Amino acid sequence: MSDLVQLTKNGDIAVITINNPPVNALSPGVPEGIGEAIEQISKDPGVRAAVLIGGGRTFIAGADIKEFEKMTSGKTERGAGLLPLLLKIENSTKPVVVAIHGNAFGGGLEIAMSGHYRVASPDAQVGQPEVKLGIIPGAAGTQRLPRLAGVEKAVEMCVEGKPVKAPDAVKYGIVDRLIEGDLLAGAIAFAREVAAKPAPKTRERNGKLGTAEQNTPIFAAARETTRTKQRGFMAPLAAIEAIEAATKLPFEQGCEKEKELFVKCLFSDQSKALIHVFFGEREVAKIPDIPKETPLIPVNKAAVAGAGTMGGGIAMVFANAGIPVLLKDADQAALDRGLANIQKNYASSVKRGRFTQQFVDECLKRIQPTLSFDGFSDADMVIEAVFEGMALKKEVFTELDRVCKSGAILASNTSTLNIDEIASATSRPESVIGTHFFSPANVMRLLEIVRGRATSKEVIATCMQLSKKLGKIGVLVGNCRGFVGNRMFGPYRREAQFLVEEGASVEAVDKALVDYGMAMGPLATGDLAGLDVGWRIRKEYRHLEKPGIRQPFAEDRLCEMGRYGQKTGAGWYKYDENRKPSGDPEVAELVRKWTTEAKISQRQIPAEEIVDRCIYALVNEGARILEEGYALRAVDIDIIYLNGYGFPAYRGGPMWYADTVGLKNVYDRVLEFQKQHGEIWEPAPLLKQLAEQGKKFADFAKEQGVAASKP
Ligand code: T1G
Repeated sequence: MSDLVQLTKNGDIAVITINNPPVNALSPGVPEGIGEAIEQISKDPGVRAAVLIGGGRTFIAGADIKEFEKMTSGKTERGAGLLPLLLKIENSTKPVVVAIHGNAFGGGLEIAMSGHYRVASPDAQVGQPEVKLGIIPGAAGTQRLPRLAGVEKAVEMCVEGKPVKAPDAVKYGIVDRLIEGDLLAGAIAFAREVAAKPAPKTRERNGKLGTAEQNTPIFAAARETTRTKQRGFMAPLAAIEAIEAATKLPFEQGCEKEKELFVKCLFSDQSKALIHVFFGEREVAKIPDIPKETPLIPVNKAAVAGAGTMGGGIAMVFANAGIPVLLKDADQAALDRGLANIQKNYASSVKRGRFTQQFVDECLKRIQPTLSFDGFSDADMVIEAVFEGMALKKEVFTELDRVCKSGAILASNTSTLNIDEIASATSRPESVIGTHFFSPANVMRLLEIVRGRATSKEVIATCMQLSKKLGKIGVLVGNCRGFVGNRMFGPYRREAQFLVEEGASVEAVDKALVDYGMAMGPLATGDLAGLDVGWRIRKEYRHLEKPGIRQPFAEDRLCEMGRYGQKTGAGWYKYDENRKPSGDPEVAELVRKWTTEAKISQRQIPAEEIVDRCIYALVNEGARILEEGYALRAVDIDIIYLNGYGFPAYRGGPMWYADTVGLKNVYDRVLEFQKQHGEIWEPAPLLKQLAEQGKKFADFAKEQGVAASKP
């Protein structure tokens, strides 16, 4: 037996324990160890049944994802995979009881389903999350799960990839019994109970596979939903196809079909991108110059200054995480509006089944409205979310410096302003940090954490850790104008406006980016956020614009007419009372008039150019941010764009996408645009360097060593 798998005996019951921390992934040696144990048990007359259990905090969390990269890059053979081991377990002459605690995900659940019985701790979870990695279950999960849970539930679990809690898994027929208390003892007792009974093989349980009449509408509905909810993702559709095969083909043939679809997904760019995202979401939490053991500041009480849309959403985030939060605004009317907005948001979360009424009631109790800074002296962390103006923010921070206790974290939710200048309004810049939430703050997962020149490592480490508790993905960025996300979004939206001014219709520009996979087109996004936000910032920084450099003007002209977007019923589009957009011929006419006056020649612009100009504008600015050190790694930029700007996850993020296209191709295209559109398309030196060296952005971080960067 290896260190990874131990075989022990408890009287006549064998116990196979997997020990491959942190998540008992099926790394090389684990499946082999389980297989050996099953063989030994079958030869041991003293054994009547076996329990398979995970050591540490969880059962098997799936195949070792790190091995996939080796497979798809040809470094290792794919081999027979897990199927032989599953048959060995299922054909075992001694009943195998699988005991689940923590998570039984992917290959972990597939191994569990090849066992004859499954028991679980009440707080355990089971699931087939493979679609989140751009693949499908590859070890008969799409064949055994419908046999245990029925076709509809199997489709839901494999297509959405969401975990199922153990009590529900019992209801669905996946788990046979919940074990309160000591799981191992309970599983051994259960094994003794079933030792003399026939060992049911999941692959022979066809009762729940349904008829063609019953299944056809299920698959049709699933495909329909997938095409809208998971637009552009290939794996969910492949999972449906594999389960459909389970209902139509004998088990072995169904497994063949699954394997064919699994391999197609595994070797796809989508899967490589989504695996990049999986590890990326974990990588961004690691800050090279902030050691794991950096002491954290306890955050048991928070306060938010400003009860507007952002302030209210931020207060909900803390309350949802169980942290009492003060919510302050300057006057009663504004405070009442803020609270009414919070109640409205919670009501719709209950209506959509996201929260229970009881949970919401508890959260509302944690939000304490106030018109003064008095209670702020108890807060461990304060987030300022007032109007986006430097003077007002400095005023608030001066006040916070006066009232807050020493050691409290003073954070600003600014989306563009200089954190060091805000901190200069206090006597404790080491306690000042940027915590840039994205609207709606109670929904969007991204939290850009902005490091000021003086921000202490304790404050940064605390905010990075806290972001997890708040259900956010915290990404550390440097203090430059617009930080990372908005700084890149500027050139992206600039190009979208230029394309309209050069002859593309508003709808064509947005459609090209939506077809590319963006959640929303750049112009419609402007209307959603409010065109006046960007307009005000452009006016504030007009003095910084280089003379002679072309600037988009159409959006400013729309704003001068009061067309701010959804909030004024018209922007690039016009909106009905339900904020439903429709094209506005008046805008097309106005733009034609303005561009004629500006002598801008009009032309047909292909969708491919629209996409390249917008996406490569992102990439080029991203390269500048990397070389200037305002982002630690290319993956940090990718995670920001996936979780804050609706960038398609199956493309891995703008920097990963550029690496996939090949930086030489991107560089050549940027040079082309520079020739056509001038200096605004000057390639970032890093893009030029890596393209000429045949390297990737992903390589950059490794070579430079992130400690050197400014964040
Ligand atoms: N393979 C390799 N490493 C893994 C891993 C895995 N399956 N799961 C986690 N890790 C690493 C992770 O990168 C991190 O590393 C550390 O473990 C702790 O993870 C055959 C083909 C289980 C819910 O998709 O969802 O089975 O950053 O920080 O928050 O059909 O990990 O410390 O260096 O996430 O407590 C299907 C993936 C695989 C589950 C725990 N399984 N894992 O969350 O810890 S495909 C999955 C998770 C498959 C079969 C198919 C979560 C977790 P580091 P963590 P956590």
